[in-house]
Amino acid sequence: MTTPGTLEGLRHLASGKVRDLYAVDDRHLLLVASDRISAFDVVLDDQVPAKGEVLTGLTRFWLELLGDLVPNHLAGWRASELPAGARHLAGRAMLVRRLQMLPVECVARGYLAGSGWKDYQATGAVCGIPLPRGLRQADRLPAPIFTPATKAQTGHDQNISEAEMAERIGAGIAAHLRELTLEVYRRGADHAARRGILLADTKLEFGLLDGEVVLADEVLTPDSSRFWPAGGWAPDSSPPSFDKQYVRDWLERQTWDMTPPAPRLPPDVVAGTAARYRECYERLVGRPLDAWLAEARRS
Ligand code: Q0Z
Repeated sequence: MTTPGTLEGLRHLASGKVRDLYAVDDRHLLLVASDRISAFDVVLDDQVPAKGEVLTGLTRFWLELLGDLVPNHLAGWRASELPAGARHLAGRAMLVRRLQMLPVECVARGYLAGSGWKDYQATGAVCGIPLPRGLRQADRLPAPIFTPATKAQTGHDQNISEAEMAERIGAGIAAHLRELTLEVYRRGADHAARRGILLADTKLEFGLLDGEVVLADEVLTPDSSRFWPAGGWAPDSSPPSFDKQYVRDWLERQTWDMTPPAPRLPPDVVAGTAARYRECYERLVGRPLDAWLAEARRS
């Protein structure tokens, strides 16, 4: 159903671990979020039911909330707005305007996690941004920071300085992306906190359309961000991931060297993970996931 390369009348352009990209016409693409899940950088053989709908429904929610801040690439998501061969994917598919993508990953961090924590331990700074001494893993930062990276074809994104970012895309656009990214983070973190979820960090992508900066890709989803249940947070720890913790905990109890293929997940781990993705949508949006599915499929 969401296997890439099988959409009638649409040319498959690219696939990530989770999402697939198709050409629609000169000016539009179709972005499809599958139910695939990765853990420890490996795409698992098991799918998580309705995960793709959670990613797409959340992105559409945030893009609407952020519409007054920055224009975005979303051009349609209702069944009637999708290409004929993709209407069965309503709820997990977005018709998007084709942009000239800017070759930087725009990351905002409000907490010390992942590569930021590693960088801090080694250098006392994150991506060259000096931070106070004595911060612990998962600590909240004094203020959110902007830490751009370059898209690596294989492996992990490479952090770059703001000066390097400016060399790549120009100082004016770089400064604009920095301010937009921090404001998206502040708004997202504020909204999530009121619903019991901490937004540790998030990664955004932008493109240009007719010279204008446009927010692209998925936005403030569990796949592009670290979401922590507020009640599970403690400094000096690696807080549980809101969505993937069941999968990670179970995989860590198996004998597996973290190279593909991963062990097959038991049904209760799949079901528990699906429930967490659904809960993530419902807490953030304040509506049942099924209302999103019905709305997308209606027309
Ligand atoms: C996004 C990606 C993949 C999912 C290209 N609006 C746009 N205009 C032009 N290009 C893109 C977009 Cl979103 C674009 N990606 C990343 C790759 C699956 C997203 F294989 N690549």
